[in-house]
Amino acid sequence: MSDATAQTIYLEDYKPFGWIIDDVHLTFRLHPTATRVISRIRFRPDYDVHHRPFFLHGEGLKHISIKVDGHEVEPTHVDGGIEVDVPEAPFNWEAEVEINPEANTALEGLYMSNGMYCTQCEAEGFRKITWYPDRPDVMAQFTVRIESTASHTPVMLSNGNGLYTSTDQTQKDTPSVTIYQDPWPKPAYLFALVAGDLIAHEDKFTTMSGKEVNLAIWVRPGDEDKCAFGMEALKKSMTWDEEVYGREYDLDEFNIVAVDDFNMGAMENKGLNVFNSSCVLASPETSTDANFERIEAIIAHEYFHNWTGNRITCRDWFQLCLKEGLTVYRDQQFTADMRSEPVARIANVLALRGRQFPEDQGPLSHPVRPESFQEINNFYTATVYEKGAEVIGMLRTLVGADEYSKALDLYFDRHDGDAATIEDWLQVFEDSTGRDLTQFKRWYSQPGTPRVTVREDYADDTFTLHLSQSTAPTPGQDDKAPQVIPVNVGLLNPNGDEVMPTQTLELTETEQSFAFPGHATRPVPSILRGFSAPVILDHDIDNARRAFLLAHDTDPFNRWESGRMLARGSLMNSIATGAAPDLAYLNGLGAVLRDDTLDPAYRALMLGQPSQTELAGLLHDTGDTPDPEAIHIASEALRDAKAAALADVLPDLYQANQVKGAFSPEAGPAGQRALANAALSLLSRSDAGKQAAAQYQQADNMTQQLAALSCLLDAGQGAAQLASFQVQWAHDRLVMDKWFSLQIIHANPQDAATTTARLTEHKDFDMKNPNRFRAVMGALSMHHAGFHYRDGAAYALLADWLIRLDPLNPQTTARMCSAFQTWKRYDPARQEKITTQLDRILSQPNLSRDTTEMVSRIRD
Ligand code: 0A1
Ligand code: ZN
Repeated sequence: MSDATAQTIYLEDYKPFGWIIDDVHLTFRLHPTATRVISRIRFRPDYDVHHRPFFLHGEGLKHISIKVDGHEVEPTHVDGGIEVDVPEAPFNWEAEVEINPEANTALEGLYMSNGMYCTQCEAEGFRKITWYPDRPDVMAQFTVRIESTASHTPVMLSNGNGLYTSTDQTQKDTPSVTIYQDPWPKPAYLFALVAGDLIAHEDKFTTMSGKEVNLAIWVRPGDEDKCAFGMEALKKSMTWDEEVYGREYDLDEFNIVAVDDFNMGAMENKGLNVFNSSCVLASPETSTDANFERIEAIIAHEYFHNWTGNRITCRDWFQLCLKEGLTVYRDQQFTADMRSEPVARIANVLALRGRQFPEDQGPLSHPVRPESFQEINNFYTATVYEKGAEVIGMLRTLVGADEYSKALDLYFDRHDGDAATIEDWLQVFEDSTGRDLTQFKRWYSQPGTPRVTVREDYADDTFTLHLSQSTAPTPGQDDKAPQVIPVNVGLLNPNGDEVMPTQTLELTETEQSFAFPGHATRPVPSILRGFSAPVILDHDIDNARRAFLLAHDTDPFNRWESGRMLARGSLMNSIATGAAPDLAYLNGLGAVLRDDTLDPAYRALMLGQPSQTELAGLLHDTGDTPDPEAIHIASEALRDAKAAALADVLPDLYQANQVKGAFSPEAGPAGQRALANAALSLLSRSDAGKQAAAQYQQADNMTQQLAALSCLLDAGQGAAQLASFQVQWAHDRLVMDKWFSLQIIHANPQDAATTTARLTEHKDFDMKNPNRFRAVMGALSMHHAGFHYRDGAAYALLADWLIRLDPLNPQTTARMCSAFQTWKRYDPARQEKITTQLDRILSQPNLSRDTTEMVSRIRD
């Protein structure tokens, strides 16, 4: 094992830097293999802070020169940077370094993607660009000068406002200079530079105070027809943030750049957002409805960071949820406003249960605000992001929407320009609402998914709910104190009428009872409405009750949840006993699907069922060992049973939800397509793919084309369509990612690993491109029955590729290791096969810090 000496950083060790920076001047002389970076920085001592040696971060920099107040000095190279003798007084720093963007396959710092220069500095990438205090609490104004030639990089961009450009596109080979200035002090992680042959899709936005902002989405030539949707999403986001949070944009320009090689989804650099091209480029022919929805949400997310992240940033990386939890919460609110609130809520809960719950219940469990790390890039997790957003949602439920808005106003007033902490955030809420949040703060420090158990009583016209809470031990934290859990509850009478609208119960004790007097007949409770807290609800009720709630609950989330619980019960029963699927579920589902007053998107979600991974987790929870093959068989059997039981409604659903006219990615038509395609997938189980083949043939958009192809592949057909799809889309990297994934997703369990291995031999499999790597290896790791197929071939294949990728791109490698995080759920034979692979990864010489940390935590 390598890097055994990797340092652990602790929240409790936080110390301020000790110097203040007023401004930073950077000059970049661009060259693919030898870019020169010259930094001129004015430092002054922070006299309130005890001084330590003057240390600047720096990694992989070729030192050319350093001058302090004009005098050349020699730095002392220490771990992760340099120490330099400097005066205890203000001084001028001037340093020159050389870096090699072309060799940068880690995609962190300054790198090249398809001939274009691009940066990624969050979390700690700026130290790969120049010597600097690369920490979020050091904020400064940046002026950036980029030197190149018009032929090499016709377009050059950085943060803030463009001050000057000498670029003359007719003088291709004469030196050209562009200067950007960002008036807003920012930490280095928000720095960005982009240069290359780019085309802009431009627009304008007038802010609420009447300021005009130039908007542009910059793409590679050929992609300019895929920007219109993103631009609309950006303008909607700008308007929404003004209307809902009172936040106005604060620069003369806002630029978005699409990049093909990117480790994550997108990055909120001040005034210059950089996007993975998969998260911004959209057209009906190449993007599915799900892609459109995700693009809209990510554009909003990055834009919202301008206030929650950039104007108010984080003091240190332990506070990551301060910007991420809040910004995810804001983008979720935005999506709910733009589309359907219940559908958006269900989608968020599915994602939370699919990604965050397994994390929180396994070896990678960590608090929403972690207290230690080795590599911060490993903490851009579902817990920090999605559970972080749930924590904000609970706070809003507890204080109420109006108080939440007032507290947010105070937060922006009080902390604009600050690098803040969770303590600051909670203090704002305490000051604004007068509420004591001491217990609430445990949501930030206690990992694990709380389990809320419900018992009911009814006597003397009083209905009583007895609630209790507990959280299982997590790595390093055995004892959990009770948390404040907002439990939204409504009551129905036996006719299905609501007799008590939603109330928020505050569960603060380990056990607590809530009485509801005045009910002459025993009411039926609907508990945890809207999924008001990220907990596991343990409520032992029978199928008749669930079917009643599926038919009558006035809370759309819980109505869906009742159907889900029925499906789950049916599946668990089939897995345990081989029993046929449950009729109460199939009948209830039929009634919901026939109800044309319900939104098609909502009905499409009703047709879904728990994933095989979720079922494996549930089995593990109840003390059983999941058998992936049995889970797969039961899941398929339930689909067959649905196809049979709904045979009379599916053709109507399919026909009635065909959308006529020009394609629109709006929620209405997208919901209809979702329902029609869910119906098609069941219909295809009995017609050998006939209707799917017809749809494939007629499809004029990617949603219809991909859904049809998926149905065909599921039905064991589709070889011809797969081949023609490849020919049709060979030129489009993003669509080809779908082509790669699709074949793995729809492979039989026993073939998933060989199909994957075959695709890695394909000439277009490029491990250096994270999207392509994820399209292939991510698809394998998400194919539950295929990944866990008993021969262990998929484990070995994934490990092979992680070992190969690690030296090139540690970040993406480390993230993909989480495929192994659930290994303790499985039988000894599978456990042994997985741990063999984990140990093999760990034994690689020079394994990155990222991957070492992830695999060690998973292995523990
Ligand atoms: N802050 C970005 C996500 C992001 C994080 C890390 C990155 O590189 C390690 C890149 C992007 C967001 O929340 O959108
Ligand atoms: Zn974010």
